[in-house]
Amino acid sequence: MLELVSALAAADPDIAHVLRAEARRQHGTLEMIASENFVSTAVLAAMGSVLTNKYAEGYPGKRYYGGCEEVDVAENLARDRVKALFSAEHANVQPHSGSQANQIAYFSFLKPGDTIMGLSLSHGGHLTHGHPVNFSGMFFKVVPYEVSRDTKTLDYDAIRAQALRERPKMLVAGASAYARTWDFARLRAICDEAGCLLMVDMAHIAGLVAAGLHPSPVPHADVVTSTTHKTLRGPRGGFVLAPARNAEVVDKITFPGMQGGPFMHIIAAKAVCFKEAAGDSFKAYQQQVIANARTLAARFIERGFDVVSGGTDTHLFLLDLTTRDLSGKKAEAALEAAGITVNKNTVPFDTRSPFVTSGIRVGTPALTTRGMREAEMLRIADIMASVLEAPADAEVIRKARVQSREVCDSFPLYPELR
Ligand code: DSN
Repeated sequence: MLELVSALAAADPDIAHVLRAEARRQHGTLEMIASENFVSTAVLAAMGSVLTNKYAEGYPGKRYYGGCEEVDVAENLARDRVKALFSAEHANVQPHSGSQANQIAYFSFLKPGDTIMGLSLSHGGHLTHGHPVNFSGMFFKVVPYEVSRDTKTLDYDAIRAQALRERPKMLVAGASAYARTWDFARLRAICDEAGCLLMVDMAHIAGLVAAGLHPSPVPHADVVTSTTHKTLRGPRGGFVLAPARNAEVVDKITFPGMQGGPFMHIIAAKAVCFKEAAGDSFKAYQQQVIANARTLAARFIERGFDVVSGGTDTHLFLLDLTTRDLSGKKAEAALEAAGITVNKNTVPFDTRSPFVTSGIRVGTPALTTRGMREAEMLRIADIMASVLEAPADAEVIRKARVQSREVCDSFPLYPELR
């Protein structure tokens, strides 16, 4: 891999500089964006490989191009491994992203104008779960559900009542900013009563599900979508799982329905990721991800901050800054100046716009990959709290930057590539 980097430096110093600068940035900052992670060098190697050169429209054994015998091996490995990892009857590993996986799930079962019921974006849902500015909101009639005003958690009785009233064709479960455990069995029962399909987008929690630390949607859903790059710690990409009865439609809608040539280098890297996720150390990693998130959230609560729903069962939580008169936008900028990367995020019932927001989303997958544990979480929570308590104080920010850099330097990123 180092030879490849040297070749790049010789051919294109400008882009080589971007790669080096980004590697330095990743090493030197505390990455707490809940959807980001650091892949293994094995995943990096598969992604930066000659497999990118290959066109392979179709599926293993049934391609529209010659010369696919080697990439067929990679795709079969990826499919078999992800099926085993999640005990799924069928898998399609070709979706280029989570958004495309969701397109595939919708168009496998729905016609434009059909009704979907997904968690509102401002309550933790995702753009592709029915937001008006997204294809999902343009093609389908959307009746969003929300979390409870009291607990800021899903209210399954309210979801049931809404589903029975609205009779959607599909109920969409999954979120990008929801910290609590999903009850997929309950949602299945609701869907059966309301006569609708259940789709689960497990992108955020896929690593926890693979490790057996969050209930699996696979036995309950008509279709499950995911990305590979969040808690699952693989390359940037997506996949779809389905019961055998839905295998044919999912494959047909993926190709030729939605996508052209699959990214074989990424599919090979997905296969590596699925092998890693089935390995012995992956469960311990995910346990630590959750323990770290709980430790951080508890420290914020001790320091007087408002953690949405009072804690977390997963890899992330939301800090609600409403009572501090601090927007998520300003908090994100102050933390970034202190060497800590998070994203501004709406909180349930937010009165600010998605560009400003009243909260930040905090996640632990990436820091945990670097080897950080509870002791570091306590220190990081204190650094963050000092910044959020005085976001305009340059001296506080400077001190926090020094402290966050010390933590980073104790946990080198990709030391083998230095
Ligand atoms: N952008 C991802 C996230 O940050 O959660 C979801 O697509």
